Amino acid sequence: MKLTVKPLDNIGVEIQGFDITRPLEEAERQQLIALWHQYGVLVFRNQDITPENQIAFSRHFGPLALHPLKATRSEAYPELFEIESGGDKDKSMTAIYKGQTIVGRLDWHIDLHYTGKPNHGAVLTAVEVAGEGGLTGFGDLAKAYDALDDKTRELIARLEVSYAFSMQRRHMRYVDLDGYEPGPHSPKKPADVKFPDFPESVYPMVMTHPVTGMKVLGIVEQFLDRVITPYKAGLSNDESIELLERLVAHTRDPQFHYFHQWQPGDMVLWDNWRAMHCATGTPPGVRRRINRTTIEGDVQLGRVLLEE
Ligand SMILES: O=C(O)CCC(=O)C(=O)O
Ligand SMILES: [Fe+2]
Repeated sequence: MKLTVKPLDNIGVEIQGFDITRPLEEAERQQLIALWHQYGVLVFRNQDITPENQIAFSRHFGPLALHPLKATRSEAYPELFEIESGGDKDKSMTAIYKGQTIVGRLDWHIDLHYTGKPNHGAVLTAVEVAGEGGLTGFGDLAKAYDALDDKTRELIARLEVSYAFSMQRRHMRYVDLDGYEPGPHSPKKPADVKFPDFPESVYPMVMTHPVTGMKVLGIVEQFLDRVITPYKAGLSNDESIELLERLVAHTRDPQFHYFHQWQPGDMVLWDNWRAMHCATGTPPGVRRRINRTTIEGDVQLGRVLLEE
């Protein structure tokens, strides 16, 4: 296969010349791994995808992780995580944003951020494309770092930041809560959706990508909680809060974002050590199904905070 790349908006490339039904030679596998790290997001269109070939494709990038919750695993394919809306599971995923009821909206996040050991990446494939909405957004935190001024870079190189897992969006300090109301069935604590709880996790504000060595801005709005011991870097608590507000606003700048509008036959792979992602959600009743496989993270990027 001769692969060519076509740049997407702001982050990632579409790979052309790829066919998931054909066996991958080792040189092609190495090329895809290199492209994944070089561009952060790879989009493949018009693929003839099955659960088996999605799992086999994903394994080329590393061992796969099973979802921590047995209940959400596909019975036939334990490596496959089925994301579904428009059915009877919607209640807990429904909330009101500026007067509009939306199912499955997710703020910018990094998967498994709250464990201190985010997965390396994931593959999403379109099973049933939403008739309205249902986009997946990707944001380049390496580009966001590069766009900072020298003074900010110098300051944040000395800082660590914590993430506090929570089930209630209104308890998150840096997401946009303007016009937000939880739905009547929104979970209040992890056990409501059979989730375990997690202690805080802490990351350097500037992360170094384990493979490419790229500097990656370690700021993502979901679960973002506080700067650790800001006074050690000469910052008051108020200054540290204002810094996080400024950096979150920076990551929301559309110049770092690509929003994927799903079509049948689409497959998207991203580097979770570099790109944040979000989901726009769908209006109630709109059917949407995505199959997801997860490439395990074999590097501890953060640490779990049990005291301090
Ligand atoms: O539903 C989507 O578009 C993305 C969901 C998501 O955040 C994920 O699969 O990690
Ligand atoms: Fe996610």
